[in-house]
Amino acid sequence: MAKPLTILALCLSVSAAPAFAQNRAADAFDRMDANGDGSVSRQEYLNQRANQFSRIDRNGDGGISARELDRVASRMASRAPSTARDLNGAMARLDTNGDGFISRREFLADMRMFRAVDTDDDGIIGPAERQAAADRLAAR
Ligand SMILES: [Ca+2]
Ligand SMILES: [Ca+2]
Ligand SMILES: [Ca+2]
Repeated sequence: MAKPLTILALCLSVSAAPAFAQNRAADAFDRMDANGDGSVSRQEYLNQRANQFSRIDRNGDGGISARELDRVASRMASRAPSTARDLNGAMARLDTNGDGFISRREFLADMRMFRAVDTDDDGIIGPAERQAAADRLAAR
């Protein structure tokens, strides 16, 4: 992104934070919607989660340690405080066998966010559900 645009985005985020959050949510959905049909399937969501896992697992040992999680959370703190807060609770929530690491399997088992958005529970986040989620995000 060109610099003037970045600065503009920062200015806008101060005066129009909800709209900014809404755009970010829309971006996130666009990235997940790999085949571009306007909906996010369970599989597309899982693919996105798998990518996310690889990014967080910096040393590539197949597990997310508290330290790796902290690093991501502190990087997100200014940009996406709600995501950072979510990450802080992730170890307690996702490490289901309690070994101090979040394995890929444990990470992918977390469908909480998908279920929260897929309100009619058909396994697909359609355009209306996606809009509703963006609105909710903007309102909080
Ligand atoms: Ca690791
Ligand atoms: Ca574990
Ligand atoms: Ca749905």
